[in-house]
Amino acid sequence: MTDTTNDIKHVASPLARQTLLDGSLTAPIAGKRPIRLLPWLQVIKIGGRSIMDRGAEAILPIVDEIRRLLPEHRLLILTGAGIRARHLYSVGLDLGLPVGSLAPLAASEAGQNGHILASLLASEGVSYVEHPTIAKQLAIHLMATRAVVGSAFPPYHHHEFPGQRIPQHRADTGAFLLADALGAAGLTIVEDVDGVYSADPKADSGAKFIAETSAEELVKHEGTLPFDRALPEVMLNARHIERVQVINGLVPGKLTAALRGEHVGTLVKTGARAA
Ligand code: GWN
Ligand code: ATP
Repeated sequence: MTDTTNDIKHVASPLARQTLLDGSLTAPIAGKRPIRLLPWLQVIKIGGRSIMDRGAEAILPIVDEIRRLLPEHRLLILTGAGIRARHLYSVGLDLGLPVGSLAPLAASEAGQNGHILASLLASEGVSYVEHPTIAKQLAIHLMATRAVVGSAFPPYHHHEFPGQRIPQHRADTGAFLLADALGAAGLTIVEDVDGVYSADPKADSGAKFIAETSAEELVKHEGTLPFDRALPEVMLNARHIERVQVINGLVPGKLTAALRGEHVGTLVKTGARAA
């Protein structure tokens, strides 16, 4: 055996000889702030149930607004799953399907909504891009066009965490994970309510609008939220996205204002801090 072979075996790395399980040992290397991959990107999550399921009445004005936003921003538009996924959960749960089987089925409904939205924007050069394309070739696509559409649902599939029967990482969490991983300029969540309230405003007329809140507060919030419960949990460990705005997509002009940095919905502060 030659010395060269020996050298190759002994790869020099500060992490080579220690466990990855001890945070204090890995911190000097792993504690470094990740770079922003696409700092100019604006991510928009369009609600499946709240927007897409309403059909033309809700979708066409948003398509029109997005069309007018294209010269101003480069967009990753992600769609949620909506009513078809809810039907699927009820049938699947009745049959006893595990959460890891339900997750990809529900995810495919988010993808379908994305295909619909992309078709309506096709004449502007907007296409649906697949999950692997978002992971590997988003930059080249966004150099060729101003915006692309994708599925907001995270592709955890059979790796979805057990514990709950309905997948806990759904479209809102998926959109946030992507926006934060890409180091995007911002994430706007588009719903059919003005933002976060103290309770569901559709069920409780006394619900109070909350203009500004934080992931920390929302983790403790009892009762329902207008997004996945996992979202505030994930936000606590955010690396780049410092705040997310939840807006009402049924009101024309709110999306445009939100992307221009105006406060027109609920701002949710994450755990990320400016560098
Ligand atoms: O099918 O609409 O991507 O972008 O989570 O996986 O369940 O897949 O299992 O590239 O990989 O249905 O086929 O479907 O929505 O997710 O896609 O048209 O392997 O472009 O093939 O990570 O789109 O789809 O549903 O997003 O959210 O072929 Mo669909 Mo979704 Mo397409 Mo995608 Mo899943 Mo792929 Mo995937 Mo699967
Ligand atoms: P998906 O994209 O997963 O299909 P979505 O984001 O379009 O879903 P929902 O999951 O239905 O929509 O969430 C939005 C709804 O949440 C609102 O229409 C509102 O009625 C309800 N809601 C529940 N609790 C609250 C709350 N505390 N504040 C505001 N809205 C709430």
